[in-house]
Amino acid sequence: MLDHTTKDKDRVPPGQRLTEGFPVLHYGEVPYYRDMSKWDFRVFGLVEEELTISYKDFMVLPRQAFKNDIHCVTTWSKLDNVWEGVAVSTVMEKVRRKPEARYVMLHAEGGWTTNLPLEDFLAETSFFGIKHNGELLTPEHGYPVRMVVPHLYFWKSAKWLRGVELMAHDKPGFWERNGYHMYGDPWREERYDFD
Ligand SMILES: Nc1nc2c(c(=O)[nH]1)N[C@H]1C(S)=C(S)[C@@H](COP(=O)(O)O)O[C@H]1N2
Ligand SMILES: [Mo]
Repeated sequence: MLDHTTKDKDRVPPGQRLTEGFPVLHYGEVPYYRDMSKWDFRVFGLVEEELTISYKDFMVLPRQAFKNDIHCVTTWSKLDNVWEGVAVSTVMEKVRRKPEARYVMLHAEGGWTTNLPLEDFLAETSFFGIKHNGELLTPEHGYPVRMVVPHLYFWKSAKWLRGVELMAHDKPGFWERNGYHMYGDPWREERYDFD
């Protein structure tokens, strides 16, 4: 298990409080998939050749176990999450990135997006989550695949992830256009961009 929980005495970032539950938060509707033959996962933008992975092929990619703490901008934090997921490198080694690529836009089902630097996306702590605490992700928590980027506020962890777009320049995603911070480091309280 790759344990990325902080070893610090203070594991809870400023302005956060602990929850034992697992709140559900998102904008828009939960997708309830019936036919997974229509689901695919794309890597596009600044790559030599775009990649499309079917649901079947995604589900047989090698997985790893990860442990981490998550921090939502609405002030709840949840410690010691155990996940099963696919390392970002397992997917990204299938494409050749163009050298200009420095940011990514994560694209979720229904058009929801969030942006982050390429380096943060490629961090070994980031992964494509499939199970949480031993169970398949529920529809509400992002089934079948969600991004997990535990070192940034949890809104960067796109549920119902369908694609990753590599970009030369940073661009705001859905919440970032609506006032959330472009980066979102919980330890620096980068909650909103107007403060
Ligand atoms: N596709 C999608 N992913 C999303 C969101 C969303 O609105 N749409 N909301 C984000 C926000 S603001 C948070 S706090 C987390 C919540 O994840 P959870 O519902 O599994 O706790 O999902 C993030 N991922
Ligand atoms: Mo959030």
